[in-house]
Amino acid sequence: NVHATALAEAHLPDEQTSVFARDAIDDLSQRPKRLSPKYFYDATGSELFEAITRLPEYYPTRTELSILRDRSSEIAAIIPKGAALVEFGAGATTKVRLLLENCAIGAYVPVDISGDFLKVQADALRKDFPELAVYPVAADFTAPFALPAAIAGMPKVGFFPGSTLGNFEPHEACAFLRSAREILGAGAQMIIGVDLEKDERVLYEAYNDAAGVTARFNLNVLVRINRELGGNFDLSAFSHRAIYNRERHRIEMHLISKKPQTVRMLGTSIAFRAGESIHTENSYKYSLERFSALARGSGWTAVKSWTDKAGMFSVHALVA
Ligand code: AVI
Repeated sequence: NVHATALAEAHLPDEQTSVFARDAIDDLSQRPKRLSPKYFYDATGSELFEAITRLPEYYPTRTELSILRDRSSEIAAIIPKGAALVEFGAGATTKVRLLLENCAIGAYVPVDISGDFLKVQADALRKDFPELAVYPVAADFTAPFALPAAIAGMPKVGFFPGSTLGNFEPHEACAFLRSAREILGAGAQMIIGVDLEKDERVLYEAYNDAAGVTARFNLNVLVRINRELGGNFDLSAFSHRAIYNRERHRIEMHLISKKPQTVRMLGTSIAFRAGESIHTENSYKYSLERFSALARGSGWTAVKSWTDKAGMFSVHALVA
């Protein structure tokens, strides 16, 4: 295996690096070329994403927070007393704090692939909520994983904010919701944030911010390939493009090759035509009806939906 050998010679990779290498080489050999959005999130990418959430054009984060804040008593009324809150993916703790402050949560289970990040997050929450039992689980939440034995007898509530579901293809979104239902068990509930379809200009601006932070976020995946996989992408020879695909209800992010060029990584040459794209992300936008249909098709029932006044974003309560 040429790739594995080249990689081993380059810098004795850990398992995650070899998975990244295999995915990157496979995906860049496809037509059209693509890369998985999960590779955006190294330390720099996570910081750039945090910066995106503060941009004036990027409405989802602050709108979702306003819904969680304004509807906290209605949400609290739905969450059973002493429930274990299982968060799929552990980002900034801002959103979960709103639930912890307003609902009678007995235990908090953040699930994230990055064990280091989980530890920092868990320590911060333990400090601010000394009564709360925190049981971090280091796992890829898109695959089945076991819940900690300590929460066995508690009612379960899943939490999946940020419209991360929108970065899944529709069949992956359905598979994720089914798997979450399996993991949480019968009678469980789920609080999930979903971005809504809206004026295309608003969507366009949110992914083409004036300060260029989203462009840096998108290009960062090439920086990662250069550093971690010994690539030689010339960043100035690729540009960020984000467009709204109306038929498929999604924002698409691409990296466009500005000229014909050949890039090397791990002993593999990748040729680009001028204008050729690497499709790096889809961000699906739902209508309330399309989301309830997706939930229903995945074994959940949507019992309540909340939106902001302008109908930009939605938060849903589902029951299994
Ligand atoms: C994490 N996710 C929901 C973001 C989104 O809006 O799809 C990622 C992102 N991509 C570009 N800007 C933000």
